[in-house]
Amino acid sequence: MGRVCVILKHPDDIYPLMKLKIAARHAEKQIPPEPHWAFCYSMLHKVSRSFALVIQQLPAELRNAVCIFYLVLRALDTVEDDTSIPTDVKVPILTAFHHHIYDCDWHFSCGAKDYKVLMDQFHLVSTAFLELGKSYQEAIEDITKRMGAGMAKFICKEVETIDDYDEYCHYVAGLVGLGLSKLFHASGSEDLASDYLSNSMGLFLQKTNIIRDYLEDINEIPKSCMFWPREIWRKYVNKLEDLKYEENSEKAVQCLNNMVTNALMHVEDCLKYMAALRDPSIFRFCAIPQIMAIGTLALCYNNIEVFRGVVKMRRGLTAKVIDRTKMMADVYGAFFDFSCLLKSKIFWT
Ligand code: D61
Ligand code: MG
Repeated sequence: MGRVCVILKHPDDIYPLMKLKIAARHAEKQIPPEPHWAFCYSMLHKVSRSFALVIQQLPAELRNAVCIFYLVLRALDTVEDDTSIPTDVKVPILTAFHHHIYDCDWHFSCGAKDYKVLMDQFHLVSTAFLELGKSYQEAIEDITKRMGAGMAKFICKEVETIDDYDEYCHYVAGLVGLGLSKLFHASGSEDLASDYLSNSMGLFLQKTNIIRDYLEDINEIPKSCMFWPREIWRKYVNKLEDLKYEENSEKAVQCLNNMVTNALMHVEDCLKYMAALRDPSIFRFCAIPQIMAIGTLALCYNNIEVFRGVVKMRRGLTAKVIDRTKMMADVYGAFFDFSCLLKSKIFWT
């Protein structure tokens, strides 16, 4: 369906879409004057389609810390994801990355496109990192250390059990939740959230990505790691890639629904985490990605298109979520609406 057709079908998307366009343009113009900070913020806009906008509206000091936290972990993830780096080269880089952030001379060239620029100019991220307050630096260092060690552990390791799946998601996303909670606390705006609830915030987002990106990941050349746990898919097929073949459509959708149900188990924790937040901008920063995630899961549920192409929320719907998420009642409302949509897609037999 063409863009015009989509708009004609949803005319009330137009207003939030325009508002979002203006906000995005405004954010891109708000680049700080110092060259290293200018680099960090322009890089943030390039490498993170979804997070840049919500990071941008945080209060200045916290915004800088979260921006650097994002870029450091994105660089670490670029090393993890680059399949052309031999394991014996990759492992020491991952496990020592928390030292590299203090070294303005260090860099390691890898990745492609914008990610390559981030890696080549990493000294500018280090320079900005060294200007953050000590408590921000320590939180970022600690999470980088633990994530690097976790990524190294999972190189070439298959995600066999659901426990493996939760462990991998803890390293790459749950730890981001723990780190963000520390940064919020360090900024003086929030109580320190529990590690358990912080972890769930990350797991919910990461599992949604892993489910939605099935086809993209399985079709990647050279073959990349797959994160759907064997303990789940083995109930439906012999090999994970069998899910994409038309003759297995029924099994594929059953497996998908099992994966979505697994992700939904984190919803209660996420709601508890968000309900405890006080600062309105931190609240929006946390809530918008969570609403997008449950919206994506509702869209993916029982949907064979996950195995055929990209399943994504309508841009207009995204814009509406960004426009309308102000307080906890809005989050409960959105979670309720998307849960109803998901429920309507369950075939009762
Ligand atoms: C509140 C608000 C935002 C939150 C949160 C709580 C808790 C956790 C997260 C954000 C992290 C969620 C990650 C979900 C997306 N997954 C990825 O980007 C995968 O890479 C994981 C390793 C790098 C994580 C970098 C990151 C991401 C979001 C942040 C952040 C750092 C710092 C601050 C704010 C948000 C994924 O990337 C490739 C892809 O998705 O295309 C992968 O390689 O698996
Ligand atoms: Mg990765």
